[in-house]
Amino acid sequence: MTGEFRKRLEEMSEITDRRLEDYMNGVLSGTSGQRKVAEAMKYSLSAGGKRIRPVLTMEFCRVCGGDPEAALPAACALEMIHTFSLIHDDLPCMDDDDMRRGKPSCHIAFGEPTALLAGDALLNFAYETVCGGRLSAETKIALITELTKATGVNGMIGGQEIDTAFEGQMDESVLLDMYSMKTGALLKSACKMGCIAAGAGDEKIAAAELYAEKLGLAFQIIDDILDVTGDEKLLGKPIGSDRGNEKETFVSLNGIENSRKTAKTLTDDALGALKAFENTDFLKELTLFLLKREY
Ligand code: GRG
Repeated sequence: MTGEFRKRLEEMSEITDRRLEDYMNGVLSGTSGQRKVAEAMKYSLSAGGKRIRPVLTMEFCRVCGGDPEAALPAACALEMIHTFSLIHDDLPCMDDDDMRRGKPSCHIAFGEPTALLAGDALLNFAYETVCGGRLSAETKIALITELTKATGVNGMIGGQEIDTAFEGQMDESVLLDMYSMKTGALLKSACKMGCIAAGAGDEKIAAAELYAEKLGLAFQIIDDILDVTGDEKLLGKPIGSDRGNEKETFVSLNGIENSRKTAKTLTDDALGALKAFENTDFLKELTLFLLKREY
C-alpha cells in the first residue's frame, strides 16, 4: 500500500465525515421532542467505519471524468443507508449484537425503539440528501432509482430476509445470491452512482457493475474470514457474530484457505473490469486494500 494511496483514502474519508457531520448538525438543529432520535442517527453515523461506499462513489465519478464533489451527497446517502442497515442488523430481532464500530450498538446506547427509528430516519434522510446538491433533476432521479433498487426487496433488504428466514442448510449458490443482495447490492450502487453522477454512458456503468459484483463477493468472503480469524479490537465488534454460529458462511462451506483463494480470484476479476477506465491507480490499490484488510 503506497503512502500516497493511504493519504488519499484518509482525505476522502475525512471529506465524507465532515459532510456527514454538517448534515447531522442540520438535522439536530431542527429538533425538539424528537431530539433523541436525531442524536442516535448522529451517534451511529459518526461512530467510524471505513467509508468504503462513499469513497467508491467519489472515485468512480472521478475516473468517469466527473467532479467527485458533485457526487458527495450521493456518497453520503450511501453511508446513511449502510449505517441504517447496521443499526437494524444489530437489533435483538436480527443479529442481536451489543457492539458496533468499537462502540455500544445504537439500541444499547439509545434503547430499541429509538434505534429502530434512527435507522428508518437515516434511510429517509438518505433520499432527501440525494435530492440536494447541484446535479440535474434528471441525474438525481437516476441516482435515487439506483439507490432504492439496491436497498429494497430485491437488494439489501431482500438479502437480509433470505439470511434471517432461510430454513435448512444453505448451499453455496443460495449463499452467494444472498451475499450479492445483502452486501453486494449497495457496493454496486456505490460504484454505479459515481458513474451516473459523472454522466457516464452505459458501457462505463456496465463495467462498474461488473467490478462491483466481483468486489462485493470478495468483500463478504473476507468479512466471513475476519469473523473467524479477526481481531475484535480492530473489527470493533465480537468475532463469530455475523451470521450466528449455526448458519453457513462461505468459510464454513469451503474452509479458510479456499475462501482466501476465491477472494483473491474475485479481486483479480474486479481489477480486470477496471480496464474500461483510465487513471485507476487509486481504485486498484483500494481493491487490493480491501482484499488484505484486517477490519
Ligand atoms: C429494513 C428491517 C430492515 C432491515 C434492513 C438489516 C438489513 C436490512 C440489512 C443488513 C445488511 C448488512 C448488515 C450487511 C452486512 C454488510 C457488511 C459486510 C457490513 C460491513 O461493512 P463495512 O466493513 O463496515 O464497510 P464499516 O463499519 O467499515 O462501515
